Amino acid sequence: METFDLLHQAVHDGDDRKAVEIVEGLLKKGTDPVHLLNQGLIASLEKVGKDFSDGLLFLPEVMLCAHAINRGTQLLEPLLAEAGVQPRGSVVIGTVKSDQHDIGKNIVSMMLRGAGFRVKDLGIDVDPEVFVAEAGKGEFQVVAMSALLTTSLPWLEQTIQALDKEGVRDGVKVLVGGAVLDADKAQAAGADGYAPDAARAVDKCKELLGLATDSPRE
Ligand code: B1M
Repeated sequence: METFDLLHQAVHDGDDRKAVEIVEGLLKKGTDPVHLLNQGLIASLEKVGKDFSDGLLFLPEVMLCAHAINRGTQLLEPLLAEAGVQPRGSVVIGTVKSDQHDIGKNIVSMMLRGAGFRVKDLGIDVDPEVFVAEAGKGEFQVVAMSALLTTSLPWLEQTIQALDKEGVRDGVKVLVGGAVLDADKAQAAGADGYAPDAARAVDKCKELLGLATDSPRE
């Protein structure tokens, strides 16, 4: 097997120790960190994301895959910063006010990081004012929100309205997801994009920022 095949397999197996060992070994051998990020770690996300969407991988497995990608990416981060490589884009993410569910949001964050985005995670039960303040910093291209409860949906709508009202919507795209949403509800709430799962959240983020997406998922 080629070395990247071994790395792809380790990530797919959710074997973070093995993934770290392979990444460290490749760095020692002098592999270019940008090549390692793109062809090694990010490329491994394609099969994981596809298998998750196709129902071949399940949530606990994807969490392990995402963790393995994250650990590998963490090793590369300082080297990429030194090389002056810009992240694909910056995303601020949180679960909306009144909602304490964070497993899905954490997976979306990990997948985004694995795909080369810089992600600031605001946590759970995030006030609209906090989203507005973060969006107003001009650091982020995407404001991403997760909502799981019927009762937290109005907070998602209020947060988007607050972004509009406070004039910080220009220059940022709003991406939403979570079990209580679908594309129609997301559109009605005023979001720019909706994704039903973490793999498609990565695709949607790329689409919103005009970046090339890999293979589109149905
Ligand atoms: Co709660 N809960 N819960 N819960 N909980 C649900 C959501 C519920 C459907 C269960 C049910 O009744 N069948 C129900 C909501 C019903 C509704 O409102 N329509 C519910 C309820 C009612 C409640 C409480 C009110 C219960 C109570 O106290 N009476 C309470 C509310 C607390 C609060 O938030 N204020 C509550 C509490 C909890 C726990 C704390 C016990 C725990 C959360 C622990 C945690 O998150 N750290 C919990 C859990 C675990 C669940 C279930 C069982 C699982 C949720 C989950 O993590 N799913 C859930 C029932 C279920 O879904 N089977 C349920 C796995 C996760 C990966 O999926 O979050 O959908 P999900 O994320 C997906 C996609 O949605 C998408 O990608 C993810 C990965 O593919 N996605 C995005 C998510 N965010 C995205 C953002 C994006 C894009 C995609 O872009 C930004």
